[in-house]
Amino acid sequence: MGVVNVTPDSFSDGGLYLDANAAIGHGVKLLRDGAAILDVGGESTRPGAAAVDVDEEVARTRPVVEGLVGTGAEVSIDTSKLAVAEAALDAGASIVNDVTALRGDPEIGALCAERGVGLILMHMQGTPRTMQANPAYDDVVDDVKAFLAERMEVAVSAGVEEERIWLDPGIGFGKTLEHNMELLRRLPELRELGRPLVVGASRKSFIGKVDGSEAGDRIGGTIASSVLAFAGGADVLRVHDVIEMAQALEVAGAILG
Ligand code: HH2
Repeated sequence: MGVVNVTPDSFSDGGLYLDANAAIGHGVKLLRDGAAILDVGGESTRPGAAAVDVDEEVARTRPVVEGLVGTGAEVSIDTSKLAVAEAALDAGASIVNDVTALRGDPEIGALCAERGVGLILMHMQGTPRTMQANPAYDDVVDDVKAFLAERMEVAVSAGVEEERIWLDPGIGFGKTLEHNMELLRRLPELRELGRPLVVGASRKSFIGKVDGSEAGDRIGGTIASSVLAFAGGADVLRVHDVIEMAQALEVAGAILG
């Protein structure tokens, strides 16, 4: 899954693709580089990010979704707002990636059910504004697992077919370095939920906490984390640097057989 951020303030590529044509061009490049899905987002979820007005988020994302769907791409919309999800599905997106797991706009569940599209439910402790203040868990893997099981039940009650749900531990969302490491290390335990796993470690700050690197200089750390996640059972890797990741995955897949 290649990331297309149509934002001025995303933590690693904010402002690069705010113009719709630039975002579409970037998405087309990611497809050529080997992405199977493009994740289009119009609001940064980095710690402390400013909230974006719903009309602005629709205006940022809808033309980009439309343009990319027009090239034949499978597109997911990274949003927790009903109107943004609806506009993107109208424009041809086929997956809603909700980092609040239906806690922001619960109606997204019914929308996905009605349209028969995919739904990604991600774990986050707190909100983007506060999540890194003091993350705490009894056992991070057990707690994330219980949360995802509960949110999956909520989605199914809203009418979403279980087969259309994907789950994501939410690397970097209300987690310390050790929480992130433990989730990546113990990813196979989340397989027990029986649904495909999405993992987004790309360029995140936990990598910088290990080696001191800045966000734009974390490809090696992204690949290490993502390949280990793949070996641990991840089905979808959400990354910014698709060409490097595609090669790493092809080789890792060939070795693992
Ligand atoms: N991470 C980010 C955004 N959306 N969605 C899922 N399912 N999983 C993730 O790990 C995830 C996500 C944060 O990365 P990015 O979009 O690059 O940054 P920003 O939120 O600053 O735009």
